[in-house]
Amino acid sequence: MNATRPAPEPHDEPRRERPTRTDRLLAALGGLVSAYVSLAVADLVAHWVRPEASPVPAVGGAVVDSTPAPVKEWAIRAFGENDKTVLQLGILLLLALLALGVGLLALRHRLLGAAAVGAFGVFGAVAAVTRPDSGSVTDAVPSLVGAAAGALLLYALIGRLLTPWPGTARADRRGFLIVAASTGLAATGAAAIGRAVGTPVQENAAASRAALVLPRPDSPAPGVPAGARLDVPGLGPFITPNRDFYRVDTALIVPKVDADRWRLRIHGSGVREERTLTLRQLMARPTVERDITLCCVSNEVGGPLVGNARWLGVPLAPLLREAGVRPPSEGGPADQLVARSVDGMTIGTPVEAVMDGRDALLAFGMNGEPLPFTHGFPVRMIVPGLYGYVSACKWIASIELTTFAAYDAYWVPRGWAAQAPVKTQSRIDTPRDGAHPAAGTVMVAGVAWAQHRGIRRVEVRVDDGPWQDARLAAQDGVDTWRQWVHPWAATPGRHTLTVRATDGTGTTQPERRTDTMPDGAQGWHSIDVTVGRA
Ligand SMILES: Nc1nc2c(c(=O)[nH]1)N[C@H]1C(S)=C(S)[C@@H](COP(=O)(O)O)O[C@H]1N2
Ligand SMILES: [Mo]
Repeated sequence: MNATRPAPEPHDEPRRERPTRTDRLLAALGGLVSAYVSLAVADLVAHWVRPEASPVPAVGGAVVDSTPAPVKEWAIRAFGENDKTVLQLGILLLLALLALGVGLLALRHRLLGAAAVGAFGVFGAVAAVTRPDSGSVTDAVPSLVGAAAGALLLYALIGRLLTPWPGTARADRRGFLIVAASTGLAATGAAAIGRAVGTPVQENAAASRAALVLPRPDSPAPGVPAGARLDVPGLGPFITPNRDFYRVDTALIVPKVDADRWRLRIHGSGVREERTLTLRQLMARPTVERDITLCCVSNEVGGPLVGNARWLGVPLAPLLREAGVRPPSEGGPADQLVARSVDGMTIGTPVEAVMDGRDALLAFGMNGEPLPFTHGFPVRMIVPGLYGYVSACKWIASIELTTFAAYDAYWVPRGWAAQAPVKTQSRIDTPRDGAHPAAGTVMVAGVAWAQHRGIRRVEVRVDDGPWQDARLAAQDGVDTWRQWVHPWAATPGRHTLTVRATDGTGTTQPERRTDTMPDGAQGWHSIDVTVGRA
């Protein structure tokens, strides 16, 4: 050691002291702040590029598409309609953990840390560009710009930690905190303003929906028979209000389509001449209004993923006929109709079912208003008797005539059946499972459905007793569910109530429960109640 060596200049000499615990803590925090600023900047940029190109929804969408079917089923069961929120929170949590690590890495190697942030940006960009609904490489821009901002910020923040506070060997923690807090706040403010303002695309879509005047139906739905609605407390309404209608789709960001720019393309095998229709052209055709019950193949026995609405639209079959399409039974070459949505979903429906005379619709109205954005605005398909994933394409953009042999729609390689007619189901809605009704007359009531076959009979069984006929509400049509009620003389103690339905063909629901996968759950619904003394 040379004692005469001059003291180092505080500014141009790197700090010698090993990073303290506090420095490491701050570095990890720096990673977190940089990740946050990255995402906020990316989200802001995505507002102008395309909301769906924001990194979290883009990566989330890729995760949804590559999640194995059993995991997805579990997620729908565990989180219901919150599954998408849970997924995105999960992604954010994982990112936060990784960001803490990247901050620590940057303290050891500043450039490598910043490069890691850049790598995440590239990952997000690739996810955004490879989404099926991504039409352009500009979808990479939000992730890349966000990552660039985050990388620069991390580099600068770690720089503060590596710079000694003048005259000391301690890091410039004050500078670090000032930079971190100000950029974090600025990014939050900018992102909030961006969200509040709304994107031009979304604004136009909202305006086009507000301006849409639904045509009067040329063929109105026959009035719901007075006896179709049972007035039993705990039993839902016969027509499900739009706000209560279940929602199932893969969209992390609800597509907002401008009705004025919407087009439907009809093409493929057997189509004499390809057609493209505007919404105005579609609505100028003869319109029909029908009550149709829609249900999801993922609905478990007793589950909530079913709803009944009054749809307004145009019949699909005549449109196809005009385009030259014939069903297979008339020698047409295509047996599968593949509907594609603006967000890249593909839904395969048998051409035969669409053209066999049932009310297969291109619907634009739902319970008297334009389709809500969440339910497919401006136009969706509705085909009575088929589960939603093989018939009810929301935000529809095109219809291609092809064959089942030639093409697998979205859910088919993921383990679901290519063809899936609705299975007969019945559900007890009141009393609730686990309820404690008082002894005396208890109204047991619910719904049963077997779309396009109708419900002929519903029976209720108490414990192991005999099956008793429930009173059926009047039938609105074979395409809607049917309410039922059974007054039960309840005696104190624990009881199991079971329901089963018989459809219009005379077939009774089988007892054995099956999985929802691959083509819909079967089996009797039963609940347990404990009856108290009156
Ligand atoms: N574009 C698109 N359409 C879709 C889906 C989807 O994920 N994307 N899900 C289908 C499924 S699985 C069902 S059950 C119905 C649900 O329609 P709803 O959300 O209006 O109830 O929409 C169908 N149409
Ligand atoms: Mo579904």
